[in-house]
Amino acid sequence: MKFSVLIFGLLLFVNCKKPTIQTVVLPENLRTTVAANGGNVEVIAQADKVNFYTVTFFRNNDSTVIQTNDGIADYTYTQSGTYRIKSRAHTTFSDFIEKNDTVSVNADSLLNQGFSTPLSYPNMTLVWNDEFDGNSLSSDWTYDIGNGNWGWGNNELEYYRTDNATVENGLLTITAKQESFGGQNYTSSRIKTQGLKSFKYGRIDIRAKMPFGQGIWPALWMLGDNISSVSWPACGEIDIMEMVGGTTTDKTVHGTAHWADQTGQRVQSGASNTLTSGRLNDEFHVFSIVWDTNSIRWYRDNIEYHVLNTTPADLAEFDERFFFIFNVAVGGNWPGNPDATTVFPQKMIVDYVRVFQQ
Ligand SMILES: [Ca+2]
Repeated sequence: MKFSVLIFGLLLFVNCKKPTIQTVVLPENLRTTVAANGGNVEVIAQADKVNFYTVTFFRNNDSTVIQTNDGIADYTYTQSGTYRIKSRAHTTFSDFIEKNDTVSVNADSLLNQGFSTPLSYPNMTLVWNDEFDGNSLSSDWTYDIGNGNWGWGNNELEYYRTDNATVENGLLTITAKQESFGGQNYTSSRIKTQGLKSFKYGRIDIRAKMPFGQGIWPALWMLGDNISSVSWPACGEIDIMEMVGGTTTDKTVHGTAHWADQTGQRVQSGASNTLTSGRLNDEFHVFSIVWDTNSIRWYRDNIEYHVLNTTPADLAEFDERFFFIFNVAVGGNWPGNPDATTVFPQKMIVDYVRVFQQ
C-alpha cells in the first residue's frame, strides 16, 4: 500500500511537470507535386501548420537548397538524369517533416535546343567571351543596385539585387521574382561590364533563352563608356536584344540604337524580328550585332533585320567604346505592368557572350 502511494505520487509529480515542457507543433500532411519540363523542374510542396518550406535539388554529390514561403521552387538541370528532390515543411529550421521524390529530366535538350554560333569566324579574333562556366559571375561584371528611379529606372517596378543573378552549369540566369524588397514588389538583377570590359566594333553573339509574359522586359544591350561625362543619350546606346513580354509579343526581338543629334536631341533607329511561331522562351536563340566604322547590323539567329548607317557626323557616338548591360525589368514605360496572366519567377538564361574583332 505504501509502495503504491509512492508510485502514484511520482506519477502525479511527472504529470504536474508536463505542461511546462515546450512542445513543437510539427507540420502535417506534406504532399508534393514534381513536374519536369525539359531540364526545368518545378516542385509544389503543401502542408498544414507550416511556417515555410525548403526544397533541395540533388545532383551527383552537389545540391541546391531553395527556401520558399509558398512551397513553390524550381531549378534547371543542364544534364539529363534521374535526380532526388527533398522537400521539407518547417516549423523552425530544425523542426520539420520531409518527403523525398525522384524526377527524370531530359535536360540536354534544353541547352542543345535552338540556334548556336561558332567559336571562330574567318578573319576574326575572339577578343573577349564569357561562357558562364564556374559558380559565380567573373570579375568582368558588376551590378546596378536598386530601382534606378532617380535616373535609369524607366518607371520600372523591380528592385535590382545581386542575388537574382546566378551562374551554374555553364549558364547565367537572371531571375525576376515577385517578392517585396526595398519598397518594390518585384526583384531582379541588372549586371554590367562598366569600367571593366568595353569594346569598339566587332561581331557580338549572345546566346540566350528569354523569359515571357506581360510586363517582363529582358534586355541585352550596351552603353557608351563616356556616359559619366557626356550623359545619355549623347553616350549612345545599342540594344542588341529587347523583348517586351506579352501574349502576342513574346516572339519578337527589337534591335535599336539611341544617340543624340548635334542639338542634343535624342534620335533612335530600330526594327524588330518575329518568330513564325512559338515564343523566344521556347529555346535558345543567338542575338548578334556586326558593328564597324560604317554601320551596325542586327541579327536573330543570323537573320539580319536592321541596318543603321553610322557614317553621318551625328552618329559619331558609335565610334567609341561601349560596355554591356544584361537585365530583366518588370513593368516600366515600354511593357506596362504585369497582370494576372504573368507567371513568376521569370528567367533570362544566357549561355554565352562573345566579341570577335578583325
Ligand atoms: Ca555557357
